[in-house]
Amino acid sequence: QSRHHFSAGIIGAPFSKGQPKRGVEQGPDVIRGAGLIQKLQKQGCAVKDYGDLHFPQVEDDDPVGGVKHVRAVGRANQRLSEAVKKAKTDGHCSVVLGGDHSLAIGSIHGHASAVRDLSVVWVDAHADINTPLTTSTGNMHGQPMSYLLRELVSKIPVLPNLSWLQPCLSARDLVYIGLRDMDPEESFILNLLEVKVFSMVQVDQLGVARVMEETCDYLTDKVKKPIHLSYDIDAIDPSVTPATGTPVVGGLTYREGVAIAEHLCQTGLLSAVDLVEVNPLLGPNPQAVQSTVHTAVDLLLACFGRRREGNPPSDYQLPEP
Ligand code: 4U7
Ligand code: MN
Ligand code: MN
Ligand code: MN
Repeated sequence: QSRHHFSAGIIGAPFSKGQPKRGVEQGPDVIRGAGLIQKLQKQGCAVKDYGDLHFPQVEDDDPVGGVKHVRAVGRANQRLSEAVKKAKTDGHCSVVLGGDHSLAIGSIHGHASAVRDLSVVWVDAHADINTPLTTSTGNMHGQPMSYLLRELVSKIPVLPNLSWLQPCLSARDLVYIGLRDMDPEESFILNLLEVKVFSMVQVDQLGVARVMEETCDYLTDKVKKPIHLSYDIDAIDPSVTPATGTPVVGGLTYREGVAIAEHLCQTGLLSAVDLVEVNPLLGPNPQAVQSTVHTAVDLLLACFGRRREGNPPSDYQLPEP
């Protein structure tokens, strides 16, 4: 596995208009500040840092049927889609540092336009599959999956700055892990589309190792498609990662969270990663923020080959006296 050559294309996406709390736009800064790039390089991963995207102010962005900041979210994701597509055609595994989870729209769209067909592993306390017509909050970070699924195209109204977006994912190519807080309409949609879900109940009953085996068996059943991992930090228990906008008790342990990333890395199919919803302005104290950020970094390191059992260098010569 240490023979595998990893290459990460890092894209900072300091965007927060998919939800109402300030601070999540600082995610890229604090994740970089915790040494992500140096740590990736130190474990032998090639890194291309594309820097942070700039998201211009969008004027006259009034709610559309209760959905907030549609135009800003639409424009930001159009840019992100291009950036991810570029990182993929440059040959990297793309890494989007959020930012809120509405960014999955552009990230998955850009990934899909570079590789054609992909599968998605969505690790989150939430399903983020509300449509603009089912959302109770109007926050777009609770909706990205509904825009991406081909099966839901007839349920999505025309929205400003989103006409560029084509649904690019089939429900059968999606697996959720960590769910524990769904709106009733979201549960309805997951049932309707027969989406593969490993909620916290399955994590409890099967253990994370079997969840990951079944996830990969399910996704690689016929053809091995590139995997897009969309990791919401709120999937992890808030005792570990409290600095996030919508924490939910009863989440994944640190160890389960890392095991998911390690397992996906070992498939050799991991092609893009989002790490979203880290908000350094939330959380009760500085240690809580630090724990959240360090966990985010460790998840990303695991995506690029770091293993807890150790990574013996293949080219090392043991010194002789
Ligand atoms: B996150 C919610 F109503 N379902 O739609 C909604 F509970 O990206 C929460 O997973 C969405 O953090 C959470 O606003 C979005 C709510
Ligand atoms: Mn969430
Ligand atoms: Mn989410
Ligand atoms: Mn959240």
